[in-house]
Amino acid sequence: MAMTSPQRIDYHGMPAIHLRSPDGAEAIVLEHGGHIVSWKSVNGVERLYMSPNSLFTVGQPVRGGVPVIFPQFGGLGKLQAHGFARRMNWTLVDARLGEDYAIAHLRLIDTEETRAQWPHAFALEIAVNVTGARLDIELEVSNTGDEPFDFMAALHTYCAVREVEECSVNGLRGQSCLDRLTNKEFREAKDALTIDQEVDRIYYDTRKPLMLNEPQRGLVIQSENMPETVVWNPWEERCAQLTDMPKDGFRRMICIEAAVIRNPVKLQPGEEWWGRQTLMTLD
Ligand code: TA6
Repeated sequence: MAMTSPQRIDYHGMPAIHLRSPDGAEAIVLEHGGHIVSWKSVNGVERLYMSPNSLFTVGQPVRGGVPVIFPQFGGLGKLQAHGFARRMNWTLVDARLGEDYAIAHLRLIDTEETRAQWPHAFALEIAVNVTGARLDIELEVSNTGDEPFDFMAALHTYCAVREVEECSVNGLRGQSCLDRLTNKEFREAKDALTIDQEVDRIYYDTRKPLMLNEPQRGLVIQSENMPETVVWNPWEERCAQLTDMPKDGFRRMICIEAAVIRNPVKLQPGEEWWGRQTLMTLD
């Protein structure tokens, strides 16, 4: 296969970088939000859900792919839902090819606009690495100011599925979890979590790899340094309220998110933190 350097492309009117590893694995990352909008492993099949009705508008979140959530998860704070990182323009720092991988680094640093919402000096960097059957997403946060700060973060990954009712998520049994729909905590009793209604849960202390199983294919999902796993599917009614998703969009996706929510990370001046999510296809 010919070596193709990472290429700057236009994706729905937004500047993006197209990574293509020499082994054929591919990803597309927007400067807007440092947002991964496409990932295909070596077999060329798209594994991230992207809503065909998504907005690609400056200042607005994209629906699908991997939104970067920082410094607040959901409505758990005073900022707009899921914080500001997914709405901002990031800068491409570097993109290159190795023998069997392609990698891009994008950065977001504080600006007048971010400080007006969250008065801290920070640098956020995302590294997106594709190789073979695997996508690695690493998020790094640095405190570049003189005061400590706390933050939550998530890689809000929209996994593409052919039919959500035919898939299951394994590896969560025994984990304690907050059901955000009822606000009740419970321990997961199921080996295989299946989706046939709205699901919005935060599983705590998830350390084992998870498996997203579908007929004839599977995805292994692992995280490091991000102790929570969020599982979300809006199902029919809630999906119909999302103007940037088609009516049946909920059937084609399940969000399996690596997150740090319950105990926000505290960073002293000069300190850094990193977290990672890895997806690996099994087909
Ligand atoms: O991660 C799950 C969640 O927080 C849900 O509660 C749901 O609202 C979803 O994220 C999407 O949020 P958004 O702000 O992108 O519509």
